[in-house]
Amino acid sequence: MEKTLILVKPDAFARGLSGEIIARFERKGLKIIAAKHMTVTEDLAKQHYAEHTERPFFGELVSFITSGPIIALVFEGDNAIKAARQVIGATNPLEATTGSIRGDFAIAVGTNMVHGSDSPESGIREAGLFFPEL
Ligand code: IDP
Repeated sequence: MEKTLILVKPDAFARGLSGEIIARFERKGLKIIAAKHMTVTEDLAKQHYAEHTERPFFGELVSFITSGPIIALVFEGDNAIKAARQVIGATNPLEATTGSIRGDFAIAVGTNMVHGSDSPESGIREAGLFFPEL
């Protein structure tokens, strides 16, 4: 079974959409195996987004994800990575289909509501960063 790290990002949390978002992953058939309310430190943000270090928007990424409280969760299931990314929708909310989280609730790529791991290896790495006890 695969694991995926899902973050309900600060924009989604501030808008009171955490429950709606978490429910969509559960309805898809994924199972929560870890969850917590937290604020991401700069150090954790830089580790989490390590693959984006050279991107021009890296600074924005780190400052946004550390800007307010989030909910971090690990979901488990068959093909959890692909299933969760289908629920989330395309990176740019304007290209995300209606019915996906980003398609339904977001407009801008920088504030796109949710993070979901992009490969089984990333799922294991990212879940371990946020939940070392797993
Ligand atoms: P993903 O979250 O759909 O997997 P990635 O390409 O891994 O997308 O990018 C990570 C995050 O970086 C995105 O969720 C988005 O918030 C942000 N991002 C991606 N491209 C841009 C950009 O061109 N400008 C600002 N932020 C961006």
